[in-house]
Order: sequence, then C-alpha cells, then structure tokens
Amino acid sequence: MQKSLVLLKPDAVERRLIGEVISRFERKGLNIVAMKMLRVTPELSKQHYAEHVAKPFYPNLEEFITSSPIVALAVEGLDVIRVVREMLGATNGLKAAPGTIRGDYSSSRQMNLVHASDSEESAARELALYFQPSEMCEYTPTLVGSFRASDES
Ligand code: FUP
Repeated sequence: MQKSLVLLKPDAVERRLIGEVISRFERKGLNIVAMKMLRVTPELSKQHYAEHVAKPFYPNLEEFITSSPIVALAVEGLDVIRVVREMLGATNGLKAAPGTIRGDYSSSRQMNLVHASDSEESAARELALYFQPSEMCEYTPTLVGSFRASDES
C-alpha cells in the first residue's frame, strides 16, 4: 500500500469543488486516511514547492497557494501515487485530458485545483509537511472485498 499527499488548492475551495473532487477519490475506491483544512503560510509554500522557489513563476504561485484555505488529504491505495496523478491529468488544465479532474474543471496552468505527490520520495516528504504520523487513521474498509479480488494485494 502506498500513500499520496493530495491538496485541494484555494481555487477548489473557492469554487465549491471540495466535495466533487473528494468524491472522485472515494468512488475510485481509494482510502482517505487523513484530512484537514488549513491556510498555507509563505514558509510552508516554500517548503512544499522547494524545487520551484527559484523559478520566475514562484512568487505568483506562492500568492495563489496562500490566498485562501486549502484541504490536505492523505490518500492510500495500491499504486496510489500513479493512480491519483493520472486522475488529476496534465499540470495545465488547458492540456489535461477530458475525464481527468483538471481536464474537466480547470482551464489554467496555475489554478489547476489539485496537487498530488509525484513519487514515493515526494510523498514521504510532503505527507510529513502536512500531517503528524498520529493523524493517520489507518483502517481496512469493510467493503474492500467489493473493490478488488483477494489476490490483488
Ligand atoms: P504538478 O506536479 O502537476 O503539480 O506540476 P509542477 O510540479 O510542474 O508545478 C507545480 C505548480 O506550479 C503547478 F500546480 C502549477 C504551477 N506552475 C505555474 O504556476 N506556472 C508554471 O509556469 C509552471 C507551474
């Protein structure tokens, strides 16, 4: 089982798309094992987007990500890092395929509604930025047998 950090960014909150986006992960059968609403501070933004801090677009990105509350989720499942990235679609909403979250709801490169970890290393780093280990609510859904066969571990 893998975990991925998912953020519903300020545009998702402002546009009342929290439920719409979360319900896609639920319907897919993924486990939500932690969730909170918070305001990203400039400090947290710089940690989260460490690889982008020196890039020309970073000041605008920080202004955006700190502009309204966000919702952070830890999502668990088989191969969940790849699965969630594919559910999000390409970074730029104008290029994301129809049927993906960004493809269906975003027409922007910056305001692309959702973030998700892109590797096991970034998932471990990002989950630790938003959640304490004690905030992870591990559980086995009683309906797990309706989502996959017992040999698909
Ligand atoms: P992603 O992994 O799909 O979230 O995308 P990136 O890591 O490439 O970019 C991180 C965030 O920076 C994206 F959500 C969009 C934003 N961004 C800009 O605002 N302008 C750019 O030119 C490139 C990325």
